[in-house]
Amino acid sequence: MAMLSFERKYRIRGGTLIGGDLFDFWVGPFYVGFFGISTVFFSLVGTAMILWGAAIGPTWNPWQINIAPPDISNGLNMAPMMAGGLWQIITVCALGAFVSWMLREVEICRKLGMGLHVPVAFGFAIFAYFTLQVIRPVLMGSWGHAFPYGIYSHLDWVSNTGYQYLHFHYNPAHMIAVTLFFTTTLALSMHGALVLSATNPGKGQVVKTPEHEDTFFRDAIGYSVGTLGIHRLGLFLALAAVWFSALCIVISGPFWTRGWPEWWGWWLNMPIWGH
Ligand code: UQ2
Repeated sequence: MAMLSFERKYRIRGGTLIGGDLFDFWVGPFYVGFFGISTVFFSLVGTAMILWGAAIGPTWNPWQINIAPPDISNGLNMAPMMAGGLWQIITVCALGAFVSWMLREVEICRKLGMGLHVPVAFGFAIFAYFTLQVIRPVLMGSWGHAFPYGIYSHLDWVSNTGYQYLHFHYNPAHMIAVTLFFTTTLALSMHGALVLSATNPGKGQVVKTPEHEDTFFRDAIGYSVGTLGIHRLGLFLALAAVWFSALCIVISGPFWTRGWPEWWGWWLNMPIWGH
């Protein structure tokens, strides 16, 4: 079906989670909905707070702007506006915008009668942010443990937090997360290359079929995961990478306070070494 007639057929009312028909319309190509409105609201307020934070700060250099969370001594209290309060409002706005965007995706999926895989996948990304900025700081008793908003400042936070545990690459959950990230790029590069090779066979030749794709991998490694399977594998790898990333940071501090290399003592202390 041509795109324009498809859209005319499927751009109809219904599927909203809240507000009924009230916001059930499009602006140009964009679906609005209640959660389109709330996404725009939280984004504008959050951006205004970031600009305010930048304005009271020492620089407009985009690399150096920094809006820090409250001091660790502030605990889990609300902070004065210029001492972490802005950061707290920005965090609430960010979560409001992220969750609104996810629910807008849910409404679009419902309109189209599709599965909810896209909003569920996006939910994993929100969960990772929520783990860093809310779950771990709450478990450690202070908002000061969350990361600051700024390009270089958040990189410094990652570096400093890593060195607090001496060598973060010894964190077992971090090891699994990194492995999953690399495997994701392996799977996507295999998939992208395979599909393009089948659809670009060379001038004057016919486009090849999924059977060609299966046969390439059966010839090469004796196994093909299949055209649906590669997408299931890709989604699994990507979501598992995010899951273990959240896990590797949430256990650092709340459940393990020493250097990560020391965690491997359980292996060195096993009673099988004969000493
Ligand atoms: C495949 C298949 C695809 C693919 C790819 C494979 C026809 C178009 C890439 C091959 C993938 C395999 C064998 C799994 C590799 C496993 C890991 C963990 C990377 O068979 O079906 O569809 O794109």
